[in-house]
Amino acid sequence: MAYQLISFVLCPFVQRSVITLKEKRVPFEITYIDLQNPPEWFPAISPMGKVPVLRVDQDRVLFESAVINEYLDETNPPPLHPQDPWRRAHNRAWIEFGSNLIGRQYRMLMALDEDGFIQERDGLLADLRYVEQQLGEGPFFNGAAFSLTDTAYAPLLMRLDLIERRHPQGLFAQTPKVGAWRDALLARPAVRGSVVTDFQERFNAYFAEQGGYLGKYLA
Ligand SMILES: N[C@@H](CCC(=O)N[C@@H](CS)C(=O)NCC(=O)O)C(=O)O
Repeated sequence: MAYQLISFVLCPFVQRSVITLKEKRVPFEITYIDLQNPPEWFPAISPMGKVPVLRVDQDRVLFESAVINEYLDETNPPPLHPQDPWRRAHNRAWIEFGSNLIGRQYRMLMALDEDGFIQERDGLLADLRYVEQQLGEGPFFNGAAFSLTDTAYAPLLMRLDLIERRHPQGLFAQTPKVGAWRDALLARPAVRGSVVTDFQERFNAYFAEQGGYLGKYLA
């Protein structure tokens, strides 16, 4: 099968699928687009105007990162999703929670002033405390086995790590299991190789340009 991922270079949702493909050592092509000025073919394959989009053998198209990841997982064994139906459903619920956390992280990055930033940071911390309660001995979400839930949280934790370095808020000190999970994920070759080589510079520059409160720490 020929896979093509349509991406925006900083998108955490596309990064989930990149990690899945790399974990499975499945070759793929990645096409970066400018979401502010998308190519004329994009609306026809992305009904919600979002990335990721996965093209399979050119003419089959999927959108939504969780759906794309499950399809990739089912068609490229061995599976990363747990085999037990309860465990799998539980993982899906926490992947959805992780998507919500990515939204919170984005709002924190875009908050205009310190009050707005603190409000979003506190909401994010409250959500991280829920995640903390789900984690066991690690190193991954389900224990020893790396899963789709790990692919779903790695982009969030990679970005939080960058933010913490520039403007420390003690988020991982207050959620130590999440901190250890971040370390295990960031050490994983598929995670490290899931972004462009100058990702950190691009990430910092992009949010510095947005002019929000955090931007001045990222510049
Ligand atoms: N629920 C979607 C979210 C994807 C998403 O929000 N992608 C962003 C880029 S990171 C996007 O394409 N935004 C463009 C827009 O909302 O117009 C998924 O999991 O794939």
